[in-house]
Amino acid sequence: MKWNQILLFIVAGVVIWTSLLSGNARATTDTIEEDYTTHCAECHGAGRLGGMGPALLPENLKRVSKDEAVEVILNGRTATQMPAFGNILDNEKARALVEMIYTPLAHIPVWDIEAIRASHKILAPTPALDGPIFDADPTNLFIVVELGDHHATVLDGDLMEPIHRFKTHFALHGGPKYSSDGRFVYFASRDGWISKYDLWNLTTVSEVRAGINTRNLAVSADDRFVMVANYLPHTLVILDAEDLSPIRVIDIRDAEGNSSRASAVYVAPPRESFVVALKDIAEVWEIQYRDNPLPVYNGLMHDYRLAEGLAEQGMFPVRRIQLDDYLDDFFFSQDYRRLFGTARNSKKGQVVQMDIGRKIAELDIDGMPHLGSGITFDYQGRTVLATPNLRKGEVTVIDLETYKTIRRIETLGPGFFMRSHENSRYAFVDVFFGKDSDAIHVIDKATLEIVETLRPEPGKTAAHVEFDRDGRHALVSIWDMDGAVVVYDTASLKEIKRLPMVKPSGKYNVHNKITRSSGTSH
Ligand code: DHE
Repeated sequence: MKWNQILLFIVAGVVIWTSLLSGNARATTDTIEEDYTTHCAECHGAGRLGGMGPALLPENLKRVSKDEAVEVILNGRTATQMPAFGNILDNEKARALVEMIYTPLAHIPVWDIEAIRASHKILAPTPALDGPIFDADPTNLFIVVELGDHHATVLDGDLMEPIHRFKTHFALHGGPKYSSDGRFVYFASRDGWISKYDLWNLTTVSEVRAGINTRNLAVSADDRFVMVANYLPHTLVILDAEDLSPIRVIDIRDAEGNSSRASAVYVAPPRESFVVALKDIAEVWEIQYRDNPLPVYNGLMHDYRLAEGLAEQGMFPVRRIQLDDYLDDFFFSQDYRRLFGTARNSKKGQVVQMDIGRKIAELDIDGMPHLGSGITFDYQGRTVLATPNLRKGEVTVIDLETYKTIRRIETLGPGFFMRSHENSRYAFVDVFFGKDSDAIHVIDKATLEIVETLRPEPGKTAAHVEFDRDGRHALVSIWDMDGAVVVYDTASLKEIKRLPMVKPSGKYNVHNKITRSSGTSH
């Protein structure tokens, strides 16, 4: 063979080899992309920026190892809508997907105050009204979120009849929050849209996109501000509650500059502040919304006498309460001085005293208590906290003075939501996961025993209970496209009505929310 023939042979070989390689690479990439589009995009967004499920970006996956992510793809994730793909995808494909979601996007859209401002829309005027334009008691209305076709229904809580049904943004999550008079209600969608709805005039009055992937919102007790907690970008956004125009974007960073997602924000009315749990930093933040905020120094809020000489800090100063663990989810005592949180690593609940900003006790609850859904009530003269558990078939009852677990009530499976009412002797808890997800347990608060297990529609998940204003009726969702809200009499525990709805999720009674009933979430 001549030299030029040998050279040609080598070049041809290299060309064939390279094209084989790139062909292979393309085939693999196509497959991963197709897998992503087929199995992931519907919930996590075509661009991995999140939707019904969280954004799948390295910035948001810091606390999940690649091995854990493979496990989640194959076996699903407890307490979420994430199904198991183990029967569709093998280990290799799951790993390829994980490599993909841990690769940074070439370009993440910037969602700063300018972008937020550009998305802001006023949709309808807010007329001066003395009451609703319809004939029903405005304090006993319910909003029912219908996840199935992204609508919400306004329900008359006396007649138990729908008054109006309207379209919402895609995938609302978390409880809508009411203004203090119950006229306005604010919704957050998982993809960042915040809407303000006029319940008396039955119109959406304004909306704004406050984030790309949002957790929830809270409304200040003085009705002036809305705070939005985001997964992406890592920000808190303060909006004007009047028209939802943006006021301030706060970057979530620790002292070293590490950024974090927000787990959730809640309002603490007597403290005139918002309290925020962070996902990736072991801190809880407290942000006052009063006009003359108490100066924040060394993790404490000081009164002016002590704080003489401290520099003017302006509105919304951030108080950082340092913890020794991450808090995922929390719940306040009725006076908002103690916070009960679920700690990720220690597997124990944490009690944080808000005035001194320190952990003061641990709670003996394992599994994954859903403290955000906890309720408090009186048991034998003591205030107790009862919480369902997202990993265990148990409702845990804790004495709030001694922090001792006084009862573990065994249930038919892990539950998501728990509810009661001051006027009812019962608490209701669902069994969201497992073969008994069609069951709702009724617990007698005086004995801490399950006295009845309802099965409103055998074979279909029954979840999330909310009482009416007087505690006489409890509404249960049949969590199905062909679903319903089933109304029970809370004395006889008999069904009295069934209203067809499209995968109803949460229901929110105006009176119970604006009076911050101890039996419901705030
Ligand atoms: Fe929720 C409230 C977090 C999955 C339906 N959920 C909340 C709140 C938080 C939270 C922090 C309180 C916000 C508020 O009300 O202001 N939820 C989480 C999760 O971390 C979790 C486990 C994983 C995730 O996907 O984010 C999760 N949640 C779900 C679901 O899979 C549910 C069942 C269906 C859905 O809509 O995604 C679900 N979450 C709800 C509902 C509320 C809620 C209906 C309001 C409860 C209430 O009565 O106040």
